[in-house]
Amino acid sequence: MTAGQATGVAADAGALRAVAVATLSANWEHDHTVPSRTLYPHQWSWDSAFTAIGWSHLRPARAWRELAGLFRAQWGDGRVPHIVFNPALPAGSYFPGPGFWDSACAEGAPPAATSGLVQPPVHALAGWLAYRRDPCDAARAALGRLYPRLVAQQRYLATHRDVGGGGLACIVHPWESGLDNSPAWDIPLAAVPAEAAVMRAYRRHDTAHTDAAHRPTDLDYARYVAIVAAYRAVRYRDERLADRHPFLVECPLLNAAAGEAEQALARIAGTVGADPGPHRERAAAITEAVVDRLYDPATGLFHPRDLRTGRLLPARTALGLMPLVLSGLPARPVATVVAEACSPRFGLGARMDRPLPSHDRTAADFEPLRYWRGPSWLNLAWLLRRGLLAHGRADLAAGLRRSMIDLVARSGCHEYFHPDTGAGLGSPAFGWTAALLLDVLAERG
Ligand code: 2M8
Repeated sequence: MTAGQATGVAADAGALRAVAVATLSANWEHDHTVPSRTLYPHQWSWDSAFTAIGWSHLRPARAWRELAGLFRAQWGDGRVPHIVFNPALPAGSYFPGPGFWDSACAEGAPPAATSGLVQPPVHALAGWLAYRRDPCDAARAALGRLYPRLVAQQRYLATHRDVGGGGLACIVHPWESGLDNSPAWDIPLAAVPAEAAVMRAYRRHDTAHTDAAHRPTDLDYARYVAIVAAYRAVRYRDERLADRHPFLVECPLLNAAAGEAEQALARIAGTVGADPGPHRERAAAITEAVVDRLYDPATGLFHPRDLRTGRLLPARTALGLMPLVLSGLPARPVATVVAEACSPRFGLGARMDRPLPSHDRTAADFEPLRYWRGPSWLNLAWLLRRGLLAHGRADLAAGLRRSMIDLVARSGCHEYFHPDTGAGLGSPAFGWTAALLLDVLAERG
């Protein structure tokens, strides 16, 4: 099957699996998987974790190469950059490219050109799942090599990024959340001084490949660029962020991923001869901090906390459901998050007639076509499904799994999907859609 056919529609599980395999194979690039050949032709951090999970079903060696390749670009301070640039690609194949980031200006940056930001740390989980699927000697050795790097990644978030001092990591850019233009960020982003006209000096790559009406606006991009410029100006150092950085938010997804990573690290530690105890303690501490600092009993959801104002950000987005992945989450938030997920806002159910949206369907600023402001994404459904299984809701997890499979059967491995019709949006032949589909297909309903 060709990559072109990989964008098509498939009827049964076998054909669907073949579409996903063709997509992942077509996106494989010597030691990593590109999210998309057109829109995102380099290596992205959390995409690589998700695609490693997909490879573990097909060619486990590639899962380990994918993760090892990403962590080769880890910085001296432990941060895992959210983009590792492929030097073989021409300048202009992505904006902002390596010249804009200028990672070489930073102390401790790797030889490879990278961004200076991070993304949700779902890599320990990916490593653990890949190992569990194929626990051979080679996999144990690969996991053993990865373990200290995963620990350093967590340490970076727990120390350099605990700007609020409450035991949670803060993000310094919306790109670090992975949900770039979520309505969750509208308030803190509006406080970043910038003008859309700034973008005349740059050439956006995304709008050359996909409908501009589906992407963040030029004003959003002007602000994204301004925040990177502020961080780059201090060579991506994290000291005194509270005094000088224009965007500082504690994100429920990133912190839930960090808590879940400690659970995975506890299991990995037990396998590679290290002590699981400290990881279990940190998982419990992060879970407690996520509840203390980000749970709003009034909405029953988790909300990001803006460290510049001290306030919770009011939008009810899918970010607020993600702490369900924390297995130690207390019963009350579990109950209210599940109730919210099942409400008309998100429409979760044992039978779903529409897929999970990335934002509250009933909100005035819900946009079914624009990127993270409404469309359905398979990685969010996959994470929520894990959370439902962790908290004994196999009935709802089965409904979500069915809706994930139906989406790809209808539209192919698109980057995201229309939350009402299921039509494919963004880039076709998208890496994590294929990978996570393979993962759910491999599990029984
Ligand atoms: C999107 O983000 C990049 C910037 O990092 C972009 O819009 O250019 C997001 O969907 C992000 O979550 C994802 O990792 C990346 C690559 O798929 O694309």
